[in-house]
Amino acid sequence: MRRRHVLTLAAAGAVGAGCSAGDPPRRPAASPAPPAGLVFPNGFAWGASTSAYQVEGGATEDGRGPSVWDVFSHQQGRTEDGGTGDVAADHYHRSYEDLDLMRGLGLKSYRFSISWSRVLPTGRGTVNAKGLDFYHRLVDGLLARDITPVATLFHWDTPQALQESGGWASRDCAKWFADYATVVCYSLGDKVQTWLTLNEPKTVVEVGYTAGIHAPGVRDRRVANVVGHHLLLGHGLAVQAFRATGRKGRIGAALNLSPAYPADDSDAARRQATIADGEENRRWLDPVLLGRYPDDWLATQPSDAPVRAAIHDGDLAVIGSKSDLLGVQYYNPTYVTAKGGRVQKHPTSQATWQEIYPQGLHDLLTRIKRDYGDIPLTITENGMPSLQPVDDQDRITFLRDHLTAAHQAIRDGVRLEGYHVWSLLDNFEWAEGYSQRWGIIHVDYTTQQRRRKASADWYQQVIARNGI
Ligand code: IFM
Repeated sequence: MRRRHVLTLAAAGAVGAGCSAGDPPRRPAASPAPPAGLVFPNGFAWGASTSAYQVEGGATEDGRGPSVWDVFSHQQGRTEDGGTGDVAADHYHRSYEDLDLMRGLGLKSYRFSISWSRVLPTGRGTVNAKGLDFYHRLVDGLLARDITPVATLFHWDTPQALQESGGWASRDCAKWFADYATVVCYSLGDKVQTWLTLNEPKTVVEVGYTAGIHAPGVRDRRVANVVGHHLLLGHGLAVQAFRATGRKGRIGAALNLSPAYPADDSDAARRQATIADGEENRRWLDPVLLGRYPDDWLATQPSDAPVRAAIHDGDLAVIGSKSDLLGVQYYNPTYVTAKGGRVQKHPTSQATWQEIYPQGLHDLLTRIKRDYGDIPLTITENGMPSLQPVDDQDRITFLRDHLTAAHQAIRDGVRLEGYHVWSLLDNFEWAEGYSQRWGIIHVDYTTQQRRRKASADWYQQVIARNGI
């Protein structure tokens, strides 16, 4: 039985408690008790997320330069259905309609990303004013609707020109990223108060540079780990660049994390789970929040691994520059066998890498507090693809169960400030093209018509009640 059912039954029992013959007469029945539910803290930031390449389209418009994803998605066989982000959800042209949809939902917060090559078409140098203006209009539209903008600086779309100069495999990329952060944070910083540096560096390392099924399609674990270090360095330099602009606000990273559990009771499985935890979580959390790599993770790197040479004196101090908040993205737990293999123990979704285990979100949030202190947390992504185009009851169950787990974490003392469902709109799902629909708003890719799904109606009520 799930926790929320227990709570509901307990509440029903209390209301129905009887009294004995000797009790004083009852007062007339009061109005019915409100339904049992979970109320979130005042000011909880109910939000939704998107990213630039996945929704904007307008790929060559108003001076935007290509990113690695423009190049990659146009190569034969890179995406499931040949899809590209050329048009995506056409948000570049429909942002006002989308802003009104957000207001209709009652969103308090909207997390979007900025396309680096829309602002700096070749990644550095001359600013493309028209590109920057798009984000000014978007942010103005959010503020006019009382929706807090949460801007991510990098959601995987490295400018192609920089890729041709080495991309994240080059240490220079961290510096280029910080220069871009200066431009954007200064320009938008009088309106945007919450910034996220990197989105899911782990995915870039694992999927873009190890498996090679995301841009830029590299399959080299040794290079991948160098890229991981340079991404982290970029994060630290961007935090410093933001502070140097003098703009007010908060900044941190958005990390996809996965609680690691032994698949059985053996000591060997427990040891393997600790190793997996190093790879999945501590390798990212420790540098960003503690300014060091975990010893056991470093020990997994051979003595001639290029990542060892890539870590220069002083880098960890930069990477550990004080973060004001942490974005947490949760999609699945990790179960590890005694031999170090990965197994799934819970149902998956259409995204077969996903494993649906809401309790994992509670475990993850409470663990971050336990091991890294009281840093403010916001869930920057959580969601699932549904095969039910509009009546997506499975997504409602998913969201309700994860919000229940998040609520329990808050009751356990976690400083969780907000929740952003992934995603606001159906969109370009990277290598899966348009074959998976993650939005709470349906997009007809032929007409670009938007239609609220059942989950959007449900989420609107959650926001209105500030609870489930
Ligand atoms: O669509 C992605 C997003 O870009 C990053 N996090 C996971 C989502 C679902 O795969």
